[in-house]
Amino acid sequence: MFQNIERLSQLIAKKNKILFFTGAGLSTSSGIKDFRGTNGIYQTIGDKYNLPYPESLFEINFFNKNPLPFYDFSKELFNHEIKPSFSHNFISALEKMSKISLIVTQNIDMLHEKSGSKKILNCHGSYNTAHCLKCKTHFNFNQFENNLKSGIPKNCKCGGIIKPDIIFFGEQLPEKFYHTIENPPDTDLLIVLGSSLTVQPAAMLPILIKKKFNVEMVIINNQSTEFDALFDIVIHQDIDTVFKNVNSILNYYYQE
Ligand code: CNA
Repeated sequence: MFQNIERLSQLIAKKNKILFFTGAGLSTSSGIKDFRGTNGIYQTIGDKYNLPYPESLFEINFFNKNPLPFYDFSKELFNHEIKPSFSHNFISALEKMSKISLIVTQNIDMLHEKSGSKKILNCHGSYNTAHCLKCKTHFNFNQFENNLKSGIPKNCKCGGIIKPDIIFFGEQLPEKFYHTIENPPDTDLLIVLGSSLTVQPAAMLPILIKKKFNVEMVIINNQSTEFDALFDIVIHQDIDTVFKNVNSILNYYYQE
């Protein structure tokens, strides 16, 4: 295992166009549960909200009928301060050193932004804005923040439900995602963090970039994924533990 961390450290030191593809496992150490990990939301959510099946919480048709479970779930993200993890901060430090081509995240927690990263593609959208499902009026975060904190769905003046602009199952990904698939930024190393790589079409992005640039591809995940065989380096460990080790080799980031 340590050999792999040494190899990863050498690659990070050598490369200046690193593309990170991040998933929910990057934020578990910040206190946000993932979907499919051992303590993931999918283990408990169905019973808590009496859902037909766990994914329905994030299905647009279900939300249209009953937005309460989604707002109640969002409350857990917004009613206390969530801080970026060591690894979010390490990635942000790499960006300040001009070593990042892009951070493609499936996460909706905005922790990359909070850690100071700028080159972010939120491929499942974010809570930054919202719109009314009926009249399409747009809302800024501060106009619905209190509803996210209280877990009470917000309605528009027209009576429609206001939905944060995160991508639900059954919705199209942002145009920027498809543009990136067609025109990926020049990349010399690909690192996938904390994703089961099961949610399509987002999960196809690392594989397409690997094909295009034939770069080394690394996955860090505490469980195996179906796609491990496609990776050059597979590290089955906690992400923060890995980057703390990488950082003690490279000394790029200082945490007080
Ligand atoms: P997922 O399917 O839940 O997979 C997460 C993976 O990370 C699992 O394989 C875990 O075993 C692994 N993992 C968990 N914690 C760690 C850790 N500390 N170190 C290493 N590995 C770990 O999540 P994906 O991101 O693949 O699925 C995409 C969905 C999840 C997107 O639509 C997201 O919007 C959605 N999601 C996002 C958040 C968030 O924004 N933080 C939280 C929960 C779900």
